[in-house]
Amino acid sequence: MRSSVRLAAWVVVWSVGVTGMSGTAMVSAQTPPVPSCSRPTRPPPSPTTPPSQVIDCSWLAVDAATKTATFQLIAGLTGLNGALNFNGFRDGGLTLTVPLGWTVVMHFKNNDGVLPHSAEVIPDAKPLPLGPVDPAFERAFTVKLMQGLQAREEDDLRFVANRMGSFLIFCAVPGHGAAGMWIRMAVSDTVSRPGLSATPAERS
Ligand SMILES: [Cu+2]
Repeated sequence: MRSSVRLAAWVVVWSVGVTGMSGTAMVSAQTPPVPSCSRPTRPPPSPTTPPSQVIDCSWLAVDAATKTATFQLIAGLTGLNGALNFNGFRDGGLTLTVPLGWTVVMHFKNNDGVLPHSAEVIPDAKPLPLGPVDPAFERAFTVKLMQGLQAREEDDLRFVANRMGSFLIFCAVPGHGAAGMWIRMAVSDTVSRPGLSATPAERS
């Protein structure tokens, strides 16, 4: 008799314990909201997996009234490719698309504390030039094309995208572009707004 009471008491305690546990498990982990506009992240460097760059929507400002696309062109934003990158992209991995006839303003800034860099918009042709060439649009180049701008130096490119086609935004410091320091610019008569998109990188 005494032992059966003890057993019953044990069963009650045991079932309360199980109920308490399952009650705790019912509290589900909260899902973080997905941002609509991602800031670039800098994951810790790893020898096996290179960090993937996120497009920052603040890089491109669109003024539909004046048909002006303003693009923040940042040389050496990250350490990718020995900092031979624009906005953390190399070998055509980022494409700026502009409607035909729009004005393009590129605020060039060198974020690389070590190497000088420059930029010009050139025709899409292979092999890639080893240094400065004639730009594809009038005034579509920074000062100091050959020697490059030093760390924190800035310059503006301003031109009208007055012909369609595929172009490269290219660092003209000798050897940089050919080593992968270029992204793409497309001028199209089928888009109504400028845009930025990640595109397949072509290892040169
Ligand atoms: Cu460069």
